[in-house]
Amino acid sequence: MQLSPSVRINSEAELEFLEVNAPFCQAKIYLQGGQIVSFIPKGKPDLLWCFNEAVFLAGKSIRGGIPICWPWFGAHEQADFPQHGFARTAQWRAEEVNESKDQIEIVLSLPSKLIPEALWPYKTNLEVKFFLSDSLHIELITTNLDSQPLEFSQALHTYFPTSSIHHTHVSGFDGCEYVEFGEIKMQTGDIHFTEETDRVFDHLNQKPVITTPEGQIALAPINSCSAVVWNPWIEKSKRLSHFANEDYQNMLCVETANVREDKVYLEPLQAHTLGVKLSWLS
Ligand code: TA6
Repeated sequence: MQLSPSVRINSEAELEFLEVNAPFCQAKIYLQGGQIVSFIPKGKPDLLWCFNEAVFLAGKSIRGGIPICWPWFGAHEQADFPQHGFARTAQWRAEEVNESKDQIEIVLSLPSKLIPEALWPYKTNLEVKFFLSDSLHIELITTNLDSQPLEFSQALHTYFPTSSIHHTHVSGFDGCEYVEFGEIKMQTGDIHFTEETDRVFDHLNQKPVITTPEGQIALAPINSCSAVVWNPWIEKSKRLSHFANEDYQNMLCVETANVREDKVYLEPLQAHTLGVKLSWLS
């Protein structure tokens, strides 16, 4: 079904997705999880990495693009609750598509009535907005519709591509404290990848830049001063679902988040927007 001149809704096997074919970019956004899995600006490579799965299954999180981790990041204190929350496996609804000559805005929602009360007994509305141009700008808006305050953590768990993790590094974290495998450490200089890397930063004060053999990717976080930098490396890659043993060589995650001391606290009727703007610098 055509939603605008460049946007149509399509489906493959069990999952529906929005397909964008505009003069300035192409993109693919699954309604499951409100998850963009591909964004290709005109004349540039895909800005996102995604597992090369022929068919994605309903209810299984898609490994790649920008999974939405909400309303908690990581493991929940209740062991049977899903890692990274439930938003990324929920069925979101397409609300709005606005297309102009140089930008497409797409709004998806996860309305309160589709949020499982057993996992999240609060009236909350969740929206994700994509602003597609020659760059990818995503915003995740949480509105507290309840009569009580809310506290939550979240992350835009973005997977980026590289032809070689060995020739990839990330700037913007120099001098920042992070937690990795239960230890508190301090980052000095750029992040290079030589082993499993799973660094949870807060008190960020610079904009990250990823340097790969294909060029540089700039991240401009919005309302976030925490981030996660992850590469599973060799051993963890063997244990991951929807991930080939060698995939660690061609991806990295730099996640724009509100975690640790950067968690979000919302009074009734307050809203919070977490966002990031991603673009090829060169
Ligand atoms: O963001 C890093 C991380 O928390 C890693 O520890 C790893 O678990 C990764 O997320 C992927 O999690 P997933 O549930 O998508 O396999």
